[in-house]
Amino acid sequence: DGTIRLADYRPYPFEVTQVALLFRLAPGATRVRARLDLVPRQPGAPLRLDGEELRLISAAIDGEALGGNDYLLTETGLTIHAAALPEAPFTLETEVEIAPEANTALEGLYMSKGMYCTQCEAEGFRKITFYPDRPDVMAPFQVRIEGDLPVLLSNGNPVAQGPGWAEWHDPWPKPAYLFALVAGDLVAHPGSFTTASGREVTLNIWVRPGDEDRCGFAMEALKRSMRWDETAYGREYDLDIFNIVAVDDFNMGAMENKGLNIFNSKWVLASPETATDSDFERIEAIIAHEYFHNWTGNRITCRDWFQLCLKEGLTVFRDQSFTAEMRLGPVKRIEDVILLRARQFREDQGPLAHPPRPDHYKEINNFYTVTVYEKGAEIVGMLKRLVGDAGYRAALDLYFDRHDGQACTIEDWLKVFEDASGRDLAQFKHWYVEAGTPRLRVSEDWAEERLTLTFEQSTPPSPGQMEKAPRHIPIAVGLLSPNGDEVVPTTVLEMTEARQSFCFEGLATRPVASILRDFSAPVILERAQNGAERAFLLAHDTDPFNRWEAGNALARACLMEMAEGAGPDGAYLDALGPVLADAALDPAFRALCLRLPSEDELAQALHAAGKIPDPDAIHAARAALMRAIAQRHEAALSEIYAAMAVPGPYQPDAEPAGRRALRLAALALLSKLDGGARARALFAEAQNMTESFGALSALIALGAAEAETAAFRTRWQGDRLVMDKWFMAQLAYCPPGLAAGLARDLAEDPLFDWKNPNRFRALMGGLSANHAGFHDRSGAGYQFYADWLIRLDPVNPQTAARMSTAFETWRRFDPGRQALVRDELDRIAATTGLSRDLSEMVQRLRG
Ligand code: B3K
Ligand code: ZN
Repeated sequence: DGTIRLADYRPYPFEVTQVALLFRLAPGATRVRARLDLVPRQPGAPLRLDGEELRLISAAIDGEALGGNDYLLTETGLTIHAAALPEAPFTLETEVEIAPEANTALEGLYMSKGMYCTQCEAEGFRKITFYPDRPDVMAPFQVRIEGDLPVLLSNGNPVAQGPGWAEWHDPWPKPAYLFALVAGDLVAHPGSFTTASGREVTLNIWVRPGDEDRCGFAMEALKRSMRWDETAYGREYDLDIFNIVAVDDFNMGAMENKGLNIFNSKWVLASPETATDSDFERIEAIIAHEYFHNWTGNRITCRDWFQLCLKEGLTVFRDQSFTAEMRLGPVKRIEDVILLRARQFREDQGPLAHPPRPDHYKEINNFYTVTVYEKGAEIVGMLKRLVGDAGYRAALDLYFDRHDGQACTIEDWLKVFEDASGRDLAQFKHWYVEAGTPRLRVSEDWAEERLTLTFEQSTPPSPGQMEKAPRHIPIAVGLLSPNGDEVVPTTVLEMTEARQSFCFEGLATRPVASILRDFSAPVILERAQNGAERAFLLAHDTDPFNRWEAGNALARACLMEMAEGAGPDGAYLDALGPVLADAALDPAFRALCLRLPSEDELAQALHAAGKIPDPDAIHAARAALMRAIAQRHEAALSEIYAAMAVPGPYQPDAEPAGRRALRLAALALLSKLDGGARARALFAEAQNMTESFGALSALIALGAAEAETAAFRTRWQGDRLVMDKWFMAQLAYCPPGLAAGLARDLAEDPLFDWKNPNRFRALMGGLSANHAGFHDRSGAGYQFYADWLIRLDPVNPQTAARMSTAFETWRRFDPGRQALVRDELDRIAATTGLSRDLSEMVQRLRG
């Protein structure tokens, strides 16, 4: 049935020692000539090459054209029979024709606004030429591009160029998924970097004319990334040139092609007027992420796509560490955990749950998930916590030493940790191969100056995995005395059993335990804890993560009760007071303390508690709590709003960004009392997108943003990236009853260019982010969403499949809503000609 299994992995029977490609570019009929130097490794094996949507013009071995009996050509590839192959090393030459302008799937070679570009990961290279399109086949590439365009780029170093042609050579053997080609009328924002060993590297960010003044931040972020990889990991850049290209039509965030990163323009272009603080932070993180792949992904790649988290989990961990050092470490950690819980825990608890290293798939593009990326990063963080900083550095040094130039597995990765630290990681490996978020229940016992913490762990079943073995869990714990002093500093307890106790002796008074500090493992901690103890930790914990977590747990408990009819919890409202007033606390941290759990997270928490979440009640509870916080702390919030204004020209750094975040958090709350007066004033005077967009969002949430929404459109209609925000925000933040109708209206807007993935994601993602709106009991949200998935699928299956995850929570809800979603999923499944991408997703979603 088209399922690919890890157990079926076999090495490729040929070695590719050299690849030479020639492109003759033309929008409707590009010619690609490929010359592969091959060395047979298994006598008698046929040569099987992947290839899709290619028109074969010719094929020859060692200069002799192949006859019709020598090969078999199918929809998915070209197989040259063993009888037609020499036993000694030989050369295969092919020529094919492809049509980049007809490629709306944005995979392989395609066009975006007159510019040629490529996306080959995971399996796009097979839409360019016949090739063993698998990551364990690595070869040096030589590329010649011929085309009537001023800028012609590929991987590696430039060899020579003239009018209408350019040649590139990439000396580092690489898998085909890292191939890239760009051709267009582009301008460069130039830069340069001197590596630790003194090599000069030319840097360029290539954009369409008019965008060159929005590249400065990304360029500086690139240089910071290059320096950081040298100091933190001892990794230098390894080519003479590093190019980044910004593309408007792109299926994801960015791509780490060797020496030629291609970016969604959303994650490169930024100016104070058009990008928010969080855009700037994300741009820095994504630039770093793609750059860091040069070693973790490119020099050392994956043996097969099941090992995807080998490069992705590690590279996310690296970019998170980088951002933590560039900005505020504790704030970054809290933001990462918020994302992990909102998205990865959600995935782990639904029908799409899968291990960070899956063992089967139908379409690999469906596995570029938060589990592979974010949970993959948490696993690396746990390894680091278990072996310590020095042990981690030793393991990574060994990894680069031992595996440079290779295509590796999770087993190789764990082995370097075992060899460098002398530890046995057999039990730890469960994290990679099993799905599901462990529940960790803790109880406390106090007797004779001794505190005993007893933990019990269990991991619920997930699709295809009913029984789960106990995990090896690092639990960071600290103990605080009742006056807030730390009596036992952070210690890492290593849990390996299903049930296990740990004792702390010689304590004069009963301490308060701060458990799972810094979120030391991706688990759900179940702890019977009263509000007073949480308030104590919110006021006194020396671990910033747990300090925030205490407040977050209070807010969550309060909202869960409110969703079932209770009023706001006075103790929670009181506990916020000292946090708001504490000017010694970082503004960004205080802003996070004011951020209530999202509606989707509350639905997740209610479901986990065995209840059926009611989206309308959750929305009402959250709105009521915001109003109650505003009423209780109106004076303090007004003071914050005034005091946190940032004077002078806009700077995207963490410090002013934190002040703006706190100010906008206060604004959102105060808007519930002032009818939007402050937000309207801020919208009128704002000089940067952060404040303009923050004010607009607050007004949209009040249902009182008509004039501002129109003014924003008039001002920004010519700017694609800003208009994406306009589409998204109206739907994500509007009163839920309006969402589905508004989505319909916005889809009629002439600016709704649905074939552009950013625009499609803005509209559909905006709708699904409006929890109560998307889950409206009428089913209008579901139906609208399904209509558009069906429409997008034949045009761009990858993005359609990705967006279908909006349905992954459907089993949480009441029978009425479940029936509505099931009907939509059935309707999608019954669509003729559905892509492999979307049909696999729908099949898993229906579970
Ligand atoms: N490796 C790419 C993602 C490719 C997605 C293919 N569907 C970007 C990244 O993770 O850095
Ligand atoms: Zn990546």
